[in-house]
Amino acid sequence: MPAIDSYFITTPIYYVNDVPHLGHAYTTIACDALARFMRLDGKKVLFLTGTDEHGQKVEKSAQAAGQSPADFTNQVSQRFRDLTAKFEISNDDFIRTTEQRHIEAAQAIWTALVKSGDIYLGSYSGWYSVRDEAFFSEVELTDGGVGERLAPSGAPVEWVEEPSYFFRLSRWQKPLIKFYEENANFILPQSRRNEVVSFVSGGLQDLSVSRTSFKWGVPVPENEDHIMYVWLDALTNYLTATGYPDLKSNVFKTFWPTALHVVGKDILRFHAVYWPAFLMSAGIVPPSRVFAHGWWTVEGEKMSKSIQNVVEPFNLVDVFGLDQVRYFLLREVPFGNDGDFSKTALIHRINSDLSNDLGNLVQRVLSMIHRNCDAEIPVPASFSDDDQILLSQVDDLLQQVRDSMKQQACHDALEKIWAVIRTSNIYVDHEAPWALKKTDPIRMNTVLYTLAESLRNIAILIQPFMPNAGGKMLNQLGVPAGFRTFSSLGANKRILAGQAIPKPVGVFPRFVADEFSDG
Ligand code: ME8
Repeated sequence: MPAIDSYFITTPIYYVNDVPHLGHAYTTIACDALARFMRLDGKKVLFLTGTDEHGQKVEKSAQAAGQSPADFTNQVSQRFRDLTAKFEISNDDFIRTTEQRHIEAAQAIWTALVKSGDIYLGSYSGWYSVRDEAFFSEVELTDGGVGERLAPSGAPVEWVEEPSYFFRLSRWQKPLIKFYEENANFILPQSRRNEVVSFVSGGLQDLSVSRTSFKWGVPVPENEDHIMYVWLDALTNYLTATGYPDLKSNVFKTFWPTALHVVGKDILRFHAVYWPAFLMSAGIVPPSRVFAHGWWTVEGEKMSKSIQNVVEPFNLVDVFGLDQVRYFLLREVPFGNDGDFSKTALIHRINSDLSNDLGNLVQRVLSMIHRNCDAEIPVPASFSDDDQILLSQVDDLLQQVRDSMKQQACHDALEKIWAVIRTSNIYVDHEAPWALKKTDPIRMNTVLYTLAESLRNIAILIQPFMPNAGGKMLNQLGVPAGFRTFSSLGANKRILAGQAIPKPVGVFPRFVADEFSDG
């Protein structure tokens, strides 16, 4: 049994047919915030991301680039690794499906499915979309004109006829429904769960799980003319990283089945239907949760190479700053909903939430302490009712944010932190510590101490979302490195009076919208 304090979180492994864009950065940032939060909360975390390198789509992209699939995948996979570095992602492992450890795991799960009697040889004839790497039935298709048939994603389909192994998915319909019933939060958000349950209730057809018409994949163990269907190969990555097929490995015992798979809504069916069916068939307990987030459009349009509106994440960080981009993506849209990206909205968030609400508060409080309290956190006298109201809101914050993060509600967690920031701003205006300097310096000390304590809590709690800003604020408050986790929060662990603080510097610069209005 995994320890209750272990937390395994995964991003999808991204196809290396193309370089990373904002959508990939989004999922990875959200997982990073969740992973960092859980680590600061004392959990043992395994955070996994990586690249999905096999299949027809990648093979075709390599051909188009005039490279061997191996050279091509090395190159593009590196771009995804670079993305994790650029966004300061704290992943513990980066998996590539072309690695030997993964090929062994994928073949082992195949063998387990064979043993359970769920694999049989037949022949597939039907529609296949290379872009989705998925099979479709006639009723799911629409007419794209000039004889072209389109999958629901808008991708063209081609007719495929070849020998194929099948997985008896039909046999798992009832066990899946039972599993969803017994695990009400296996699929979140709830609306997505309902979609999946109704899809499975409608009946499941056996799934073609091998291909013979190309070679770029994991060979089927007993018949090397076939390669494994790229989704069966890819989904297994989550097990590979735990040491599978070694069920006695420490990582497997610690982290399986605690896995939380965070995915975009486009690939929910693979994760919430096929994956638990494969696992149940292989005698492995399914993961604890699949969370499907929404889709980003850009200025109201689908992100697409053909209309050249793809948002390039590296450049975005160079122009606006890492913490700013991370904050915007996690705060702008409730996690699970669709969102629209625009530079105007990004600049608005930076200026209003970061520069005005938080940045000004930090700057005002720290400058007053630096100037009026000999650059030391002042010693408080007795706390007034107003002080205690703010402090009790501050003390409740960790539990509130924790409740949100348990539901993957990053936007909600940030909203709760910002409620304390807003209360602190109202408090500082109301108490006017600048005016107390002459009239009542003892009271001024208590007010500034109360504000410093509020800032300490805010800084510790924003670290998962904005690691740099959180760290900078804590440096400026003089909080030592060993006192920055959630175990340092609580009414009986206040900020240390007498602690020296450096000369404050601004944390969040403002942006002038006009300079960035060219899209
Ligand atoms: O599907 N908005 O890889 P992929 C939000 N290899 N998220 C987006 C997005 C957008 N516009 N565009 C992409 C695959 N994403 C498979 C996964 S897992 C075993 C195999 C994100 O490169 C979102 O997380 O097509 C989506 O699910 C994922 O990128 C798709 O990445």
